[in-house]
Amino acid sequence: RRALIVVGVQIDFCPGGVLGAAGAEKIIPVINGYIEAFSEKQMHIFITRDWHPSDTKHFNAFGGAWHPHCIMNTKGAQFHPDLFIPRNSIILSKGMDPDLDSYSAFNALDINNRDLYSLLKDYLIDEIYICGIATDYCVRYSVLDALKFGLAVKLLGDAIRGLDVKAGDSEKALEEMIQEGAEFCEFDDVKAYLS
Ligand code: VGL
Ligand code: ZN
Repeated sequence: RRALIVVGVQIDFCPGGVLGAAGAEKIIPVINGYIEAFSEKQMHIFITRDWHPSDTKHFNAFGGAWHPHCIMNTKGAQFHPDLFIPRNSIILSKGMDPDLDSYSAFNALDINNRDLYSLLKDYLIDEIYICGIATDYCVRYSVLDALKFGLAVKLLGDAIRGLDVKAGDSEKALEEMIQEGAEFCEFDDVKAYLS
């Protein structure tokens, strides 16, 4: 059983945002296509967001690596307005603990404080299709966690963008994820798998 996981499609991670991933606006229509395809087949869709308190150790003022971004209940933390969010998709938030970075979607909780892995288990999902931002952070950590949990992972290569704090980070992350067992695929492959 399959599910779609969409990570980090938020204003601060798109061009114009505090940590805008180059080209992120280009993947939003592709992500919407995946969302539509999964939605049509009544398959589960999980949408995660980075959701920080203003005083987290994740931010450079408190010893972390990042300029303040995706602060809960602020504009920058909102989903990009072009992202299509079906009514019955499940939204999960991560990064609320002021002591942790929480890059992985498997650290995210839904409104009932349930974590992604326990929801996937409940729905008997054993294969995830993952896309979003950032290739070199949330996507990477989430994929590596999923593989550790024994899930099959399809990495949606036409629907991810990275931050590339260091040039080449996203490319390296991509190679690592594939090396560890994620399968790279694109929209036409997924259309074929789902048909
Ligand atoms: C992320 C940078 C800062 C991510 C979160 O989840 O990809 N990246 N905070
Ligand atoms: Zn963050």
